[in-house]
Amino acid sequence: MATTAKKRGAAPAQVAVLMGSASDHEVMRAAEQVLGELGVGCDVRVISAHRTPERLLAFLAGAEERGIEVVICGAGGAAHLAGVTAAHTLLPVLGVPIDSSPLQGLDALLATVQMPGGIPVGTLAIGKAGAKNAAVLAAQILALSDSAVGRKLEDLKRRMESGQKL
Ligand code: RP5
Repeated sequence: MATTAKKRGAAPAQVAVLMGSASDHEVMRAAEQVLGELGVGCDVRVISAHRTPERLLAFLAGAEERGIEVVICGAGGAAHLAGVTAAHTLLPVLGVPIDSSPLQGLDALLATVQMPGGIPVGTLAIGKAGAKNAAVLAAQILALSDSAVGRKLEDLKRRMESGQKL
């Protein structure tokens, strides 16, 4: 999976976009696209809480030092990626349930949203709307200390007022 931040001239990655399988990219590319529109660099990776758990821990161990401020996790089925990520970092974690299973994402929604008290995952809608909103919410978190991102968000609001859909 390409790492957007590594593309020449791209903004340094402030957001990590993780997904449990390459098959999730069809949905999660929406988060990547919205972050790009907002001028936010992202580091996009396929890392599974089930299939590559050690890779996940290694990624999270150095994430803050590499400048990551928010982690977005998309996963379907028995979706543990966001929860395991939240267990291993103090960075805010946003979860996107993917509709990749016979239960059409309801399983992933419940697995992602029903975290025990003290280990929060900010859970968005199932599918592409959730991926888009995770990107906007991540940008809103960054905008608390990054006025350039804030201006991009204001511009987005104005365009939506004029009828543009994200
Ligand atoms: C989950 O299982 C992934 O997040 C994906 O949504 C789903 C199916 O994965 P693949 O079998 O397509 O790799 O872990």
